[in-house]
Amino acid sequence: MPERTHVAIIGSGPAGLLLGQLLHKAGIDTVILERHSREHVLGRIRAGVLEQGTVGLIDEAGCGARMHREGLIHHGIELSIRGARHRIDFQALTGKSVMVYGQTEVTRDLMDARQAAGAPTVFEAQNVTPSGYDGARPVVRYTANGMAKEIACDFIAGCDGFHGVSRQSVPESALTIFERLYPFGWLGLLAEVPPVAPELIYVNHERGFALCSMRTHSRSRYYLQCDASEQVENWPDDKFWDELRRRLDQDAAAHLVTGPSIEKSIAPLRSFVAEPMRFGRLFLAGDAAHIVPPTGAKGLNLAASDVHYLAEALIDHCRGGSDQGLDHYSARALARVWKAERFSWWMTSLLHRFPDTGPFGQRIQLAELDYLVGSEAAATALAENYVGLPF
Ligand code: FAS
Ligand code: PHB
Repeated sequence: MPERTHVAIIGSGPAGLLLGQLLHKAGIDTVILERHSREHVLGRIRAGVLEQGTVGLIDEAGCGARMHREGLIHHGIELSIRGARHRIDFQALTGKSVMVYGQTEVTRDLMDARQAAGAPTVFEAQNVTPSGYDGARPVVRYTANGMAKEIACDFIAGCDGFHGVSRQSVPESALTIFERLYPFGWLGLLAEVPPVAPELIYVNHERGFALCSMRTHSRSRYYLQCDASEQVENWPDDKFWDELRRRLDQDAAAHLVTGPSIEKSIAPLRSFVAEPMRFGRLFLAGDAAHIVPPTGAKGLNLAASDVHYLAEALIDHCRGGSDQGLDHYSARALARVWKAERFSWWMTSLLHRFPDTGPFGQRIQLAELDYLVGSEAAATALAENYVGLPF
């Protein structure tokens, strides 16, 4: 393992891997330090929808072949409100579409490309500690197989997610945190059953939100809004399927194919932004800097736009160009982050049951949904945010 590299990347999730691949293609050396094993990282079931900008970046990284072969192009979504389905036609409203292709597969494609390129990743790196980034000689220390190691570098990319070490290594006085916690979570189930409909269905129901998504024509992903304190052990498959069926409209309920779960988990929902996203020679990207509730399918796509800005800036710097990209990275990334935070908060507020809403709030939510499905302007606003605002 090299003891020096241009960019030390902490985290082998989509942000770290995509950054590593874009820098590799520009001839810039990186080392990725990942605290878990490759199998553990690939065992996570996360996002499912890619914006066109993210698809373009994966292509730019030279990792898009399987995505285009196996991914599903979707030209719209459906909203299920009081038992009736209303389609939001992305193609007609924006001329754009989205790609349904699981984050797990994106991660696998990027890992395979990195391995094929011979770019180093240290899996199961423990006690990863970034330091010296407020000066000109950053260093990342870690232990591997019980041996203390360190990597000298020019820059550190903190791509280690919400619970990572990078943001935590920054003095609290240097960070401003913005956060909103939601009084519910998402109980997700993955099963080898055909999807209930050709496109995603977002359900607003008096019993709670539900989402019908998919990975392929034979593998489906479903979510149910559940109490924030809910335990997945309380949800045997039959109970999940019964509750989902109760929240679906008649047609969807009639077409629901159930089967044994491959994966079942509960994700908490939060909105979170840490500002700024740069500290000297440490740059945060992806979930390390921000979290959105998954309602708007923005989490993974925001990681992609951060990486687009950061890779461009680092390549400019390493080619002896200006440092303008590095200096503007945080402001540029945050401008797009906050628009996605707003959209994700809005979609969540629109579709979920909030315990303290009350009768008036309930009526306002239904009025907003009625307006949305009856107004081309309102539907266009949803569509252009969902397919992804420009990078
Ligand atoms: P990630 O968290 O994916 O990757 C960070 C990596 O850093 C991990 O591999 C981690 O092991 C590693 N790491 C952490 N600490 C480290 C340390 N100290 N040293 C070394 N490595 C370290 N988004 C959607 O759009 N739709 C969804 O449905 C959706 N569902 C989600 C469900 C869950 C449970 C979670 C947690 C997130 C979900 N997201 C969803 C958001 C998710 O897709 C993220 O946006 C995406 O993973 C962001 O990628 P990264 O920034 O690379 O962070
Ligand atoms: C998913 O398929 O996991 C998914 C799709 C859309 C969302 C959230 C999750 O908004």
